Amino acid sequence: MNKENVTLEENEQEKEKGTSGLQKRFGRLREGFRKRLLKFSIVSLIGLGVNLAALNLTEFIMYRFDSSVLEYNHQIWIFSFTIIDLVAIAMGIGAATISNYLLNRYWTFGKAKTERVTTQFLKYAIVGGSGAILKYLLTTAFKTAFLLVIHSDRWATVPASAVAFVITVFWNYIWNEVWTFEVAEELPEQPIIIPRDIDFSDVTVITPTFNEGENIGPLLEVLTEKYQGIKIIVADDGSVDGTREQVREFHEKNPGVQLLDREDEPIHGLTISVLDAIKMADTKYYVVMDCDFQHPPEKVGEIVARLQEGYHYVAGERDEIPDWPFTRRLISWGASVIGKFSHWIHRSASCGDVMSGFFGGETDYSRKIIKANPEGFRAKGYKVMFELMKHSSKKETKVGRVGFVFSPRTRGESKISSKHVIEFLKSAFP
Ligand SMILES: Nc1nc2c(ncn2[C@@H]2O[C@H](COP(=O)(O)OP(=O)(O)OP(=O)(O)O)[C@@H](O)[C@H]2O)c(=O)[nH]1
Ligand SMILES: [Mg+2]
Repeated sequence: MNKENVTLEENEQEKEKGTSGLQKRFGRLREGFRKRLLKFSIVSLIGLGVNLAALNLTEFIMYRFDSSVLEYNHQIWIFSFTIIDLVAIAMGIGAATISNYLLNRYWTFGKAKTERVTTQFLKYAIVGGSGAILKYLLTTAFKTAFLLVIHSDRWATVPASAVAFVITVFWNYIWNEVWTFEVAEELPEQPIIIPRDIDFSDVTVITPTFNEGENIGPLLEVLTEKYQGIKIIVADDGSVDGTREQVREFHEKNPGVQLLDREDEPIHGLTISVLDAIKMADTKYYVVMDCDFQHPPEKVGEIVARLQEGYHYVAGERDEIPDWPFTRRLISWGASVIGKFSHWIHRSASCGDVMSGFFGGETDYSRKIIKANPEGFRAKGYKVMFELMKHSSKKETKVGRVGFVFSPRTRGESKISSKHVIEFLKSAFP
């Protein structure tokens, strides 16, 4: 690597030098392992529901045939069954296996090696079959044990099945991980190289603000100091806490920093503010970031470096969100699933973290999208990147990513509210 160049990941690499290659590899695998196991468990629970639904539906339909042949009771060894039972069980297992396979292939093990669906499905079915036998044996064994303390056949079956289910999920997971989907080491992303003397005069940072008096000063300082020549547009919606005055003052000593004062505009909102700023920018690239330091200023350089590699959008993806309460995590996760689904039905560009507000873009490309969809944005919404991507064709648009840690707001007040969730839902399914 050129000595003149620095990478923002150099520190990380230094830290890693002490660890052996094997440890690093194991560490990376283990990191993904927990996530995949959680997803696999969720899929298994969904599978239980699908199984029951398909089984009952088949029974319901078949009983309408009203045929004595179908309802005749067969007895083989200790099993007694009717043809209806057999068909219903087969349909239940079949439906659950197919739905679980698809969810695991595209969700749980989405990044794993892909091979022919038929071979993979066969492997998946073999693992599932072995799991079913294991579950039967375990349930029987645990039930015998539970019967010693719980003297009711039915109540001994419930915990026995539950414990057997958990062990079987783990068994199936391991075999699918190493055999069916052959999960390999997740390779670290290519480090982003930022030349030391890079000029940022072809970049505008856009930051929407509303009453960010405590944050705007420090943000302008950090950005202008760190990135030589960078331009900044503060898109303000009529703050009353001195935000605008600070920007105007800053503009006096650094004309590259501008205030887009939207106080008298008929519509106020984060999305419309950012769109107006994109229209106003006169640089090849732009980067949108919140003003409250939840989007780390040191990542702006990485987004720019990626943009210069030729991406139309570079999404800042939240790899970690420490300190978020469970409910906010849940809402964000749900919104993200809906957002990705919306991108999928729109056959549009997308990224790993569609709900992120930290992103960069090629100015002309975004302007073209905004112009072509004059009614296509929720002005008062919060999800600008999501909407820009929604209107960008999947085929033509190149999307890059930069990971970051989304830390909690330390100064000023949050402006997000439930009305923004409604705005998002309206934008996902117009
Ligand atoms: N121009 C403009 N900016 C806004 C508006 N609402 C919020 N902002 C700014 O948009 C950015 C994101 O808003 P936040 O309130 O931090 O939203 P959030 O990051 O989702 O929520 P927290 O995690 O609670 O901070 C901040 O810089 C706000 O000042 C608005 O209506 N107009
Ligand atoms: Mg915030």
